[in-house]
Amino acid sequence: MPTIQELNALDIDAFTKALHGIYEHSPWIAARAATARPFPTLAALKLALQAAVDGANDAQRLSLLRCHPELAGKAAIGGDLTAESTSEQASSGLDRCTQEEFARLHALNAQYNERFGFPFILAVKGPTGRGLARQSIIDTFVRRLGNAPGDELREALRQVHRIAEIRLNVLLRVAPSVGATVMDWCETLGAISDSEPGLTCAYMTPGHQRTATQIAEWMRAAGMTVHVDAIGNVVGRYLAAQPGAQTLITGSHYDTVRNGGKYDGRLGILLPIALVGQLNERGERLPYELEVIAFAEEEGVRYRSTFLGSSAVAGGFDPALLDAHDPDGIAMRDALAGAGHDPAAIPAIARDPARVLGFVEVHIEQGPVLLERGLPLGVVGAIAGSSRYLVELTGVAGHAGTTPMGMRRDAATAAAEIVLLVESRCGGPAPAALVGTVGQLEVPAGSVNVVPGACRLSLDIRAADDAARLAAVDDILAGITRICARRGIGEKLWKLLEIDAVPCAPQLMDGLGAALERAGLPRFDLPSGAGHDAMRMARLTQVAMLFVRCGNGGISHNPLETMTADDADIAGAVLLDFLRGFNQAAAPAGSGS
Ligand code: HGY
Ligand code: MN
Ligand code: MN
Repeated sequence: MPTIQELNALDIDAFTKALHGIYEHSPWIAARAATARPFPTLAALKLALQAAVDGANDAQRLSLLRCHPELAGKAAIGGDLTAESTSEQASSGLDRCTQEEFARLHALNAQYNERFGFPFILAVKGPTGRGLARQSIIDTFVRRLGNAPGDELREALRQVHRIAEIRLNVLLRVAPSVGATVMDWCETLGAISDSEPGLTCAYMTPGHQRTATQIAEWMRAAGMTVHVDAIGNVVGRYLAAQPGAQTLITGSHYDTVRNGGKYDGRLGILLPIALVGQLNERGERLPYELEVIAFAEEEGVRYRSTFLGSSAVAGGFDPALLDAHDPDGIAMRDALAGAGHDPAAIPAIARDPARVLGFVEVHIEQGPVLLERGLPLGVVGAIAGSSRYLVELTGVAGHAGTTPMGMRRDAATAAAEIVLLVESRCGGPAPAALVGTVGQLEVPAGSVNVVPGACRLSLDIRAADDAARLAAVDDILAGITRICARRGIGEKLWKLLEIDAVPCAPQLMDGLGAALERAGLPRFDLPSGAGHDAMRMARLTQVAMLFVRCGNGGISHNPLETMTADDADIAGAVLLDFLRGFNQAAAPAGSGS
């Protein structure tokens, strides 16, 4: 079982031989990567192997893909798989397919080869390295069959590198234990949902409260003092060596969108809990108090308000929200009281800026940038600003058969024009990462044979640059007025959110960047198109974010959201290094924006 240091010391042939089988029938990759030695860490070795493939030509990459066996294919049947592929395919039970599964995979293999010209490649050991279920493999196979050829070739190469990563863990006898724990915890919380199918954890529902209880349990087991505050935040405190120390805060939100992903928010809560557990086991204290906050609400699903938890902590929670009603007519204050919380205690949650050193949030990227660059982690430079509205259109309901097209005041066709207006205004050359979304669109109490008299839709406009976002909002609102006037439609708007872009603190970014480099990774800064609790915490203190690679093309707010235990593990190593090296003396306490 070689170490990285031993691999560095080998001559090129011995190095290539030592990495035999890491890339299926393709020793040229290790031979090429050898010239980049010495590798400071395993992460650096993995990047060098990726770079060797990136530096090859298309024909070499295609031959690499074609060196891989089909899943449950001819080589498997003929017993011609490599030892690694044999063990991997067996770990998912691909050597024990039913007749139907076998026939399905055989047909899919043929279709896939026909469409892409190389075999379907999937790291069947999956995100935790323990093996995917056969049905999940078949579902992924079917889904990826629909990819565009260029996208699928890039995904196949990413799967090759993931297979190599898993094989390197076996060769070097390393296990991403912290990452695996966090992935398991995400699975546990992912099974606590308000509704089936998938994961929905809306503010103050029974599922939301059970989730909070589970998080509190893990915090206590990690050696933290824990309380749930009046807005529902679960707060774990890992005390400093000396009393009275100032506080560094980390954390993220535990609510989700409807049918959301398991890692959005939760990763940023569970990873620091796992790290505190490690510190506690060692009896290691930090020179400051570390607070891990599981914010109760960020997504705005139940009450359309967002950042409830972080607004309370940062100060500036709007008490008028307590009288907001959910779709079932339940006021927020009643939902809180029903969960045993006292809304009157919310203002006291606000932290004293002078006591807070900073806020650092770990979050899955929720986009494709790190995935496409082959990087596990990135440092967020700024978080895009966001404007959200609810629009209610009022026309005239009429008979679908007898109302002539020219005499209609159809609220849905007005909405359709508005949806296309948002797309065209925010589409095209998108300056400052301008994006616009109509995520909700409904004809309340509509009928097939009635011209829609009412239509409701949401607007979500974002940009890295506030002026670009606000100009787009102005244009879109003016466009809505023009469309409604022309169509004789009434319009009503409610502003749900207006939050400016938030720059991250350069010195916290530098701290994260330095920890990345010590881990053998390049510092890579990227913007966040998604909103995060860090935006609200920026009112209280300096903030920074560490992004973790998001698989499946970067998809999020979707059950397909995925990541790996290895990426969670190296995120933990980098965060722990950052926490240990955090120089509170340099932190301008109370430095919120
Ligand atoms: O919508 C957002 O950007 C965040 O995921 N709530
Ligand atoms: Mn989200
Ligand atoms: Mn989130």
